[in-house]
Amino acid sequence: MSSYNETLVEDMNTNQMEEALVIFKSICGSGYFMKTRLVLCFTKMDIFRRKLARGDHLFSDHFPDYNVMPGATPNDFEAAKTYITERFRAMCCENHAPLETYYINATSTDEVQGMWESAIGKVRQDAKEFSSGSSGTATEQVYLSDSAQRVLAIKEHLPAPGY
Ligand SMILES: Nc1nc2c(ncn2[C@@H]2O[C@H](COP(=O)(O)OP(=O)(O)OP(=O)(O)O)[C@@H](O)[C@H]2O)c(=O)[nH]1
Ligand SMILES: [Mg+2]
Repeated sequence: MSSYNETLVEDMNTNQMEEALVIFKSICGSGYFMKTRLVLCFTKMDIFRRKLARGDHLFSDHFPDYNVMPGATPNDFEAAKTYITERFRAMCCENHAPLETYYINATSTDEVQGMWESAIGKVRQDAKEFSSGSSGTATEQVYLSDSAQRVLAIKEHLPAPGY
């Protein structure tokens, strides 16, 4: 999230956030993911908070359609966070499967762990629902169960907290 005022290294005219939105849209629009839960994790929230508080990069300077709420400060953390979240959410079509959002400082083991546990819990729940036949098709059941297993396998290889 902290890249709201930064441009791409390879193209100084393109805002990093706008580029991220385009990439996210291509993921949301992919037929492979239409019926699967998407987990969107925003990192660098600590830097984002500090940058907004410093006030030397006005959030509204980078997003012409961002309107400061009456009475709110121009770089209000919650308002800016909500604006960016909504921009990402708008990239998914209306009938897309749930989009979970997380906001972390990725250098905090606890925050990464918390996000991971929560996301895995939801994937497990999805897999359980598909297996019990309460929703989805057989194909989706295989796909989701498989992806859930893969996510769990990756987790097994993560360094233990505090490593
Ligand atoms: N304070 C802070 N630093 C972070 C965070 N995420 C990544 N970093 C640091 O940013 C640097 C780049 O890390 P990457 O893993 O490449 O993160 P990225 O999101 O791809 O960020 P950039 O490469 O900087 O665009 C490293 O020094 C990380 O420690 C975060 O949430 N908070
Ligand atoms: Mg990087």
